[in-house]
Amino acid sequence: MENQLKSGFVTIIGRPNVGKSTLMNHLIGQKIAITSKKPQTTRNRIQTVYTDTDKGQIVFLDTPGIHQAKNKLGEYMVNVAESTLKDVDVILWLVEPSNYIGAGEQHIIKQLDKANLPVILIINKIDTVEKEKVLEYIDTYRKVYDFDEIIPVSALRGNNLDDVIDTIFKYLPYGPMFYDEDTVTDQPERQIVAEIIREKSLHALDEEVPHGIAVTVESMKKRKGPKGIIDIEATIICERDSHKGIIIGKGGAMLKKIGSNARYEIERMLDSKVNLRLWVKVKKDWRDSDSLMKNFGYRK
Ligand code: GDP
Ligand code: K
Ligand code: MG
Repeated sequence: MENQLKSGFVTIIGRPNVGKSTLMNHLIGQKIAITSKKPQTTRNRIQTVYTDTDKGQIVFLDTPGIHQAKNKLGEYMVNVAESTLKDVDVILWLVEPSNYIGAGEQHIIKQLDKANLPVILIINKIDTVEKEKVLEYIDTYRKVYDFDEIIPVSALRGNNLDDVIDTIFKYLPYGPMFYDEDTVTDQPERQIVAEIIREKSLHALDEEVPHGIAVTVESMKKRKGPKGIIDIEATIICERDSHKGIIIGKGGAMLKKIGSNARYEIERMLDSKVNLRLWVKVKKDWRDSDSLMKNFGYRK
């Protein structure tokens, strides 16, 4: 039929750090999900919407990396990712450009078998390898699963992303749009603010500390007046006293750096001047506590 719209849900799954959040941000053309070179940056399911008024709507679900969980937060994250497989029309499985098929990949293949949905394999980061190699990787992956499509891309550079969008539409069912044209994400502003602060912490801090960080926004208030500054109070939660010291830094230098980097991005997002006040708190082993995890936004 002419001019009929297609709409549906697409989950982006894969091991930690393969570039899932980077891909989703570049597909929708806006930074919603935070990214970093550290694994386990994404902790919740993040929904964004791609709208083409002629073709229809793709609702993307960015998910935490599927990995061997080491604590309750890890189990929660893997569960978040794997449970999306039940709610979607198409699966995007994102992998590194490599011939290595390990236990992690085998585990995901089992999930794909169970899901029984169209699967598009995305080989990401092709900007880091030679062209000839890519054909080899395609061959390797073709042998381990019967993919509906295989698309090599560079999420970071934006290569082949139009191809990804067109291919997804091929597999979506006909139907009206789920959201209005202007909808970009289901993430509340406060949540995005907390995530930006967590991202800047991940970027500024070394190994060990970042994994145990959570961020809560206590208050967000606009001052009266036409150019009202927005006052934001937020807390960075960490797992140990020694980590608190590192996050605050010498004379408060580290916290100041995290704060000013976060403020810059929050101001651009909210299109307003922002006064950001950051606190640091220790909650021992919160990543193994159901109630603390819930407090910090990781709800089952
Ligand atoms: P996720 O954990 O799968 O969501 O991965 P992220 O989106 O957080 O990205 C992990 C790291 O890989 C970040 O440092 C990204 O900048 C980097 N990355 C993502 N896509 C690409 C790509 O296409 N090329 C290169 N060179 N790096 C990428
Ligand atoms: K990451
Ligand atoms: Mg991510």
